[in-house]
Amino acid sequence: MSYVDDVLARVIAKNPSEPEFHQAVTEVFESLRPVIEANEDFYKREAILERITEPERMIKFRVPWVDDSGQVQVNMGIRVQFNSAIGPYKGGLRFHPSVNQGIIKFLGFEQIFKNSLTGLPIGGGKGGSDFDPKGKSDREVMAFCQSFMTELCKHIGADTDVPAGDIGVGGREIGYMFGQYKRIRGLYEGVLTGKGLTYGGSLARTEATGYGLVYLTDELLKCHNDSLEGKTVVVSGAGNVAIYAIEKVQQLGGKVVTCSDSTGWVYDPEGIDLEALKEIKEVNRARLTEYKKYRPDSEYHEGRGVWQIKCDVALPCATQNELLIDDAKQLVANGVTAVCEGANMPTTLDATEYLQKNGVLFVPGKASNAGGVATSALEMSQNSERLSWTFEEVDSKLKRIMVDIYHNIDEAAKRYGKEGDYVAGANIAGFEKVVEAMLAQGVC
Ligand code: NDP
Ligand code: 2IT
Repeated sequence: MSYVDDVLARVIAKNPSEPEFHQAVTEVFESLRPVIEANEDFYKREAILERITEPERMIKFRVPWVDDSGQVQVNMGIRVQFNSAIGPYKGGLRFHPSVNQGIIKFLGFEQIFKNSLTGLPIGGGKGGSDFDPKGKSDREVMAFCQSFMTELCKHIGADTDVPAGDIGVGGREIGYMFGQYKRIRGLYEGVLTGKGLTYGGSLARTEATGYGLVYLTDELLKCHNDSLEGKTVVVSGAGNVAIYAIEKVQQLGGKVVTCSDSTGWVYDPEGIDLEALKEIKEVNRARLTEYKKYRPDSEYHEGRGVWQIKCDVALPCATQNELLIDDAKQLVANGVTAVCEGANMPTTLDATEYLQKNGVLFVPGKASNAGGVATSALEMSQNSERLSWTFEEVDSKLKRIMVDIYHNIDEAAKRYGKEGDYVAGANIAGFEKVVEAMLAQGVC
């Protein structure tokens, strides 16, 4: 059995009940095959694949809090500090009832390679809780966040581990957690990113993941003698990533006709009304059923279904495994040109393979959604120098980073004879830097 297959089998056997982690490792290992096989004895002796799939540290803890009725509630909290070869652990916190160890491990594993691709000094980590912020009062969210940080604060710091937002964690949650960290540790430092602008946040961080996704998509199309101008774009999700992806597509002359949330989806053939969407999701924290009140001619459907709408470009921006093989077939049948992932691992392995085999330009999330964490790293830089940069300064750096990521993954794929395979390119380019740093630091 080859070294790659042997370690993959052991990772799966050692981590039962973690299908998303198996999926993420399988994708990366398949891409790394030519790299590893070119020097198999060396990588095996160094146990590189075993080391890169074993988190440096995992912290799991109880999060007790009191709800508005006086009832004590208990949630699970977790932080996976996966790999610190190239910098302090960096990655978001997800608050969603589906959160478990396997999901946080898959996200932390992906984050290692994503953070490497940004070219900035950040290692990989991820955390979260099975707490569901939906339907909770601000007071309940604060009680939860304070309890969560009361434990987490023992394990993080501006130079050790810097969490940020992800699904269910936005400006409100980051603010409550920052306040609690400061009270307990007595430190006013850049321990979290995605902070508010009055207490150390960076301009353009809110927009960064969605904008970055579209900057990369634009560069991809330009390099294939195409552009977003006049294109029909299908987006899933209606959260932070989706909203700012829609905004940037519109600015670049494309028309986004869909968005979705966890209960249903909207089709607006005239183009999504972004102001309405922001009011529904960012201000009122309401359901997409509200959208029809703003746009009577739009359609609302229960369940999932955005991928059946004919489009040139598809941007999955909601969650993992939301674009399945039948969706991929439908997109190809409808003539899609490019699929770029805004979410983490939204496309299943078989759907990815189908899209690639049918000539669709496909960019994996660890490259195309890296603008969020890259801008988090820019927030860390600003915090360290105790200065704030203008929106234009941050935005232009973000754009440069996304364009560079595209060219790096394109070049890495070509180097291994896999031109146009951006999954391979992203995994190989991300891996190379991390492994060089790991080897230089000895057995650790
Ligand atoms: P938000 O919580 O702001 O939005 C998530 C959106 O996806 C919401 O519309 C939500 O619906 C929907 N959604 C969540 N879970 C499900 C589900 N199980 N089924 C269907 N719809 C679902 O999160 P973000 O926009 O921040 O994150 C979206 C994706 O992007 C995630 O994969 C995240 O890991 C990834 N990402 C985020 C980054 C960031 O900077 N925020 C950076 C890089 C990647 P509802 O409105 O009903 O809750
Ligand atoms: O998946 C991700 O890259 C994020 N949720 C953002 C992480 C960060 O540290 O900004």
